[in-house]
Amino acid sequence: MTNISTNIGNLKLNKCIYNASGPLCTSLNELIDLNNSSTPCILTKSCTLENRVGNPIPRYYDNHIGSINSMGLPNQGIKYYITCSKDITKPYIISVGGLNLNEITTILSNILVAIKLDENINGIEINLSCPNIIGKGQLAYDMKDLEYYLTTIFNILNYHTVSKNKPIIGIKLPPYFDIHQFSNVCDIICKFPLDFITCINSIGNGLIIDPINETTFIKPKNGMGGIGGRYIKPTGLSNVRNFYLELKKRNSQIKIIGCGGIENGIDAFEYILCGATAVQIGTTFHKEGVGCFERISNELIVIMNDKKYTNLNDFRGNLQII
Ligand code: RRO
Repeated sequence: MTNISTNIGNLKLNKCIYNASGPLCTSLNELIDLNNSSTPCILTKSCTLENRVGNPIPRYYDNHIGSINSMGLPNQGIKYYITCSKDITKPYIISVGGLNLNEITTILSNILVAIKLDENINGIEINLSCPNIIGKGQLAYDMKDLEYYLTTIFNILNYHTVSKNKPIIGIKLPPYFDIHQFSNVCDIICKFPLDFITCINSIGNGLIIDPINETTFIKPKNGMGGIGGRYIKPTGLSNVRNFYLELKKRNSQIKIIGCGGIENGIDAFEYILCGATAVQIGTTFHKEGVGCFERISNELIVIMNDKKYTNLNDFRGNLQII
């Protein structure tokens, strides 16, 4: 029997393909649709302390190659996502946005108190890479900020130590483009007990335009936004591969969750070959809906059967140089 189960820290998933934070995971109805689908776990939209309406519309556009968005972190606020956990039966991971460090730590405290009260929250993905907050940069591009944020975040997490139901903790990173950046980031993240990093967020501040009407497709930030979908798969693969090699060199246990342009089983296979422990689906999920998880999982299983691989460890990270 071909097995595509995986472990991220102490969290066991029966499949390795789940939703990215972003599309169709903002409202309770959307989270329930995910709960009824074949995703092995559920990741929420990145949340702030209070609810936010986000940027002006139109703010999302997709074509046959990929997507551009400048949503601006629209979400219902952390209390809502904690309450939603009552209706979720699968492993539930909350994505924490937050506009500054103080807000992030307050949100984390709320989550940790809820976990102590036995709410069904199994993981936290801290988003350090949103490209669409007007007037703010992508945090994880600044190495000093990254270290300072992680130091403060882990002080809060240690303060609230939860012994049972310990959530997995990870961060969502932006794409990096220069090779030395991977080692600089690893020098920092390896100082902290992170379970995972998610690579990559959308490629920030891209521009897709409409030549017929001679306009942008989205309104905020002069029409610029995060690019997702097929446009970004080569960058996503390279980020997963470079982090995999750097983390292996350091004997790190930090797992890599791949994200960026996964449309089918071959794409998922390629990410795992580069070293991903699991993969997330964003743009394709937005286009296709919850059916994409079963389809892509089945396609991955067909590829593994053809290659006589019975589980992900048979090929994870084994990319060869020609
Ligand atoms: O809401 C958004 O505009 C958004 C976020 Br928080 C993010 O992390 N990545 C993205 O492409 N859009």
